[in-house]
Amino acid sequence: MKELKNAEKRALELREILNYHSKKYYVDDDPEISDYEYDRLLRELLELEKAFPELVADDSPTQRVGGSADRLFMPVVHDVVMESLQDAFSEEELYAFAKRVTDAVGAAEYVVEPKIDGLSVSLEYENGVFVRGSTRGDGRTGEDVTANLRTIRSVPLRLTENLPFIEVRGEVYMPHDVFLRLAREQEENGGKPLKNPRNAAAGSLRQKNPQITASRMLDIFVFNIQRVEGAVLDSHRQSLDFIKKLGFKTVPFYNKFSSFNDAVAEVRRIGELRSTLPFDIDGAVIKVDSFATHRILGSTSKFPKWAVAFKYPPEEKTTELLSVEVNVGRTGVLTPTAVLSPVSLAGTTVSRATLHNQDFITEKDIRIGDEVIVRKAGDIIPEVLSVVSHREGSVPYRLPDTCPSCDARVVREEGESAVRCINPECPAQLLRNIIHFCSRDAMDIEGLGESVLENLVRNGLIKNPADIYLLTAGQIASLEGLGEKSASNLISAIERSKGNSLSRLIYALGIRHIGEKAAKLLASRFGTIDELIKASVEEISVIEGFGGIMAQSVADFIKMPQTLDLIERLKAVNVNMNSLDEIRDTRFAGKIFVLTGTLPTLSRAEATEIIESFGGKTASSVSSKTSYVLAGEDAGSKLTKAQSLGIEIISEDDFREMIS
Ligand code: 0OX
Repeated sequence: MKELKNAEKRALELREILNYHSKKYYVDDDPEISDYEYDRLLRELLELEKAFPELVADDSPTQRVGGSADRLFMPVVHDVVMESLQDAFSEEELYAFAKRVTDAVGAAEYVVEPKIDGLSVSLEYENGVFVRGSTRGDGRTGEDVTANLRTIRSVPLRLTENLPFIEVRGEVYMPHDVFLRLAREQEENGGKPLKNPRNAAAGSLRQKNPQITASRMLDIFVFNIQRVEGAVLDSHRQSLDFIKKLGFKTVPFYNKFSSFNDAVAEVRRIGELRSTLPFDIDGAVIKVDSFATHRILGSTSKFPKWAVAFKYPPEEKTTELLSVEVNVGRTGVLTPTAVLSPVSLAGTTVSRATLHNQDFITEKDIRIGDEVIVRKAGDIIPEVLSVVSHREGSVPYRLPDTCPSCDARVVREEGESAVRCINPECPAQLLRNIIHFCSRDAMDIEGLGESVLENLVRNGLIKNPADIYLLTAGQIASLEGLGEKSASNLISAIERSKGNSLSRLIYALGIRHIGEKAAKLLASRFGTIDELIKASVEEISVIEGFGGIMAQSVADFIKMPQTLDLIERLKAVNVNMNSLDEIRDTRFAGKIFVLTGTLPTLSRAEATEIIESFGGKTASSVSSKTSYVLAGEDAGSKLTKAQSLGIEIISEDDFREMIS
């Protein structure tokens, strides 16, 4: 008994010390003890809790990972709606916002803070203990992600004060260095390239296994009190100071201004800081400071009238064009890529950017050595925008007349801006073809990414996609950097892909102009690869959604001796060539689904594939003909429209039930 009492006392003390240092490290970025010392204390607590399991508490620093995940993704109705922000794209629009405010309430004070580009979440605390965390969802209903949010070190499990209740709102994000590391790992493992830190953060928070979320090193900035009991606050700035004291990591800076001109100057200043920050921001937010004024101004149906978000344009940088590299794509197109003197742009270091094609280079008169402007268009792929100045003696660039991979003469077809290598045995095209064949949307062979395939092709182990099915674990394991375990995982993934749908196989063949959708239409129209081989251009072109160019491309491709040979080889290793079984269960026949928002686990492509495999269809907009709207997080206007038309809205869980 005495032993337990002592253990309890020490456990409480250790928790107190560890929580303090955890906040110092993860929230304040100002550690007082070494990692070694921290780990030593944590281990002591772990051992105590192991010896006396009755001492384990929810708010213990030992309980970040491994707590109950039973409630994951269950709907959470937000007591206070998580509103969105009205956007402004120019300073005029900012001044129009200020005028609306002053017209209604007279002079006001404003707080300006960066707008973090992540995912909005709510965190709830009862008596100072973290009890629930959820995603924003559509603002009214989100999903329970408590177990995943607990793994974020800057989410306090216990506050510094035992308030009866507080709900705060923040933005979960992935810091640039974590994103870069993850993107590299993903590429090496042959996974789908990561788009941007925001998407990576969303994917990490949507994991069914909190351990994976924990490994993603997410972080959070908190910027709002949604609801509080036990404290009275008068202004936005005061509330941020208050939550900072409670142990939250608040937005990195928030300053107050009595003049709107100064607030706008702060927005400009944050814009200039943007490229130096270790996380993505997509704007700056101006908020009226006084809560009394918030109450007078109120909200529209979507956003508060006391705040506005200024959205920055895509980031641009000037750098030197060092040389031009030419890549040969799957269809033989030669793409010029600018090799640049590295610049940091929107969080990543950019040393390559696309130059599109010869016409683009000629039109913009881009020469090697020039000072050029680069921009990240939306996601991660940068592009050269224009020339700032020509370097003395710089020479205009021309794409080569021969293929850099196989030396065959290249051709430029009429009406096309692309230059193409038409040698069917070109090794560069071969590699790109095989990469496409294995990719996620095609045969989906996990682990067979670019670098592994390059290695296999270079070593002569693969000469065409069918050779993949002849690989042995021993051959794979002998490759540089691959262990036995990965080799056997790879063999299983290869084996699994033999049972893929016919539409995946058709898409994987890489027929020009044939995307996933067209491949599905071909699979359901012809049912087997042999029927498709026999089909005439006319038979193909009558398929809804097919034009003459697509039909001709299929007919030409599928009858080529190389294609027939590849199909024979794939048949010989038992790759599925048949779609008749896939369309037998037609429970969704005649049903039209509209997908909106981000689903917890299914990608759009996966959901569409399931719907179509049961005979249903998908549409891009909601109308009276829509049968169901399958809605995920951040669903927008489609959801509102569905509600107004009284169309049934289903979650991924409902959908899973329908297909089970
Ligand atoms: C952000 C951010 C988002 C609170 C009231 C309406 C919107 N992404 O950094 N939202 C808000 O404000 C909410 N502030 C922010 N800083």
